[in-house]
Amino acid sequence: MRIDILTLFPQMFQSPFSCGIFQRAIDRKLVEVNLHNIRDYTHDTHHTVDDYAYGGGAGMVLKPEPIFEAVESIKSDIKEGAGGLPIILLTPQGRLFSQQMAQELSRCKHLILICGRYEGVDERVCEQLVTDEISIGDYVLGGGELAAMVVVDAVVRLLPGVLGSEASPLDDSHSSGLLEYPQYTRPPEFRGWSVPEVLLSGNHAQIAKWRREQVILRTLERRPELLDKADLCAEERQLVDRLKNHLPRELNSSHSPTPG
Ligand code: 6GU
Repeated sequence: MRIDILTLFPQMFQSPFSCGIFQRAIDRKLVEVNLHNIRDYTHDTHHTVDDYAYGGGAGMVLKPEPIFEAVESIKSDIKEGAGGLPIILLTPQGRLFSQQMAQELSRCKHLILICGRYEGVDERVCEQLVTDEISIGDYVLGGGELAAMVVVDAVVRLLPGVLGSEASPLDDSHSSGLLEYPQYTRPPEFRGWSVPEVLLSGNHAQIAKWRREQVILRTLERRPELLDKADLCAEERQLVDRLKNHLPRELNSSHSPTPG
């Protein structure tokens, strides 16, 4: 996969892309990341990338010309046609990023990411150039750079060959639409806290059953809205209903204790 990132701060990307699985993916040529400084696509002596907003108001708006020119220069550099090349603007106005979107993007050969900055980006960029606008959550960051790193991380780890063979992205939290079961390693007892008995039993059927119950219980406690969309069998739906009916106080009190 090739990823081109347009930003005013390319140096922000240096350390995340030079560590761990990311560096390995780059070394193995599973992914190629090209950083482009939007300022390099200006033509005036001051290298102006932003300007005042028409209609007034505080804050500067990123100008359209350098962003269009940067994207057009990247496009002219590649063989494939315009179709199927996502051009993504990272902005709090975008669609909320999800594991499903990461999976979809991981199937693309090439991505272009544009990091918004300042108070916004000229709307003609959104309307005429970008194919998707993505936000990573309901909070405001100083710019799209950290959001682009989040998207790139989530996508790259899904590329074939990036993770070790034993770790499968299919086991991830959220790829099933549910949270993960709790994990333990040695020692079996630490400061008086024991690993659940069943995990030491060697009974694989019991372990699988316990883990599945933990997945459902944990999702019900922490992210109940995920269960509505999750892929559960009839028996598991019944378990959810039983837990909901029989443990409402415990479930509520574990995260929002009620006084008295
Ligand atoms: Cl993509 N950009 C900015 N500036 N803030 C955000 C965001 C993106 N996603 C959540 N907050």
